[in-house]
Amino acid sequence: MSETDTIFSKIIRKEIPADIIYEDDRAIAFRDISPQAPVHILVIPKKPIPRLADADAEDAALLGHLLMTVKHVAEREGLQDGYRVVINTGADGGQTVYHLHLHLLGGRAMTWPPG
Ligand code: DGP
Repeated sequence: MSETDTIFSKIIRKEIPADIIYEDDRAIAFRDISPQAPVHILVIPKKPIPRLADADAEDAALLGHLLMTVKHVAEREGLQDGYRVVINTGADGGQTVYHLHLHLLGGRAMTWPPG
């Protein structure tokens, strides 16, 4: 297993099961194993970028694609009343899996500030 090979790499390669709800050539979306809201989906790039802080200028289009994927998935999940998108980055950000991922949280009203 390389440094960038995480549990999410195994989900991308279909080596471990996940409730995958969207996939294209650059991104994949699946339900979080520990949901914090009625809808809790992770949108990740297939490219193993460990943290947002590791993204390069050449990743700009991919990052935009991930946000558009969140929008697409949110529409499909019927989140017309809104939702929250979260990227935990690094230790202080609360990141636990070092493969960039966008949390899509919805189905209830969110509070602010986050913990
Ligand atoms: P973060 O703390 O931002 O790094 O979020 C990692 C998320 O990944 C966390 O909400 C739980 C989720 N997660 C961890 N392992 C698995 C897994 O094997 N399958 C799925 N579906 N989600 C996982």
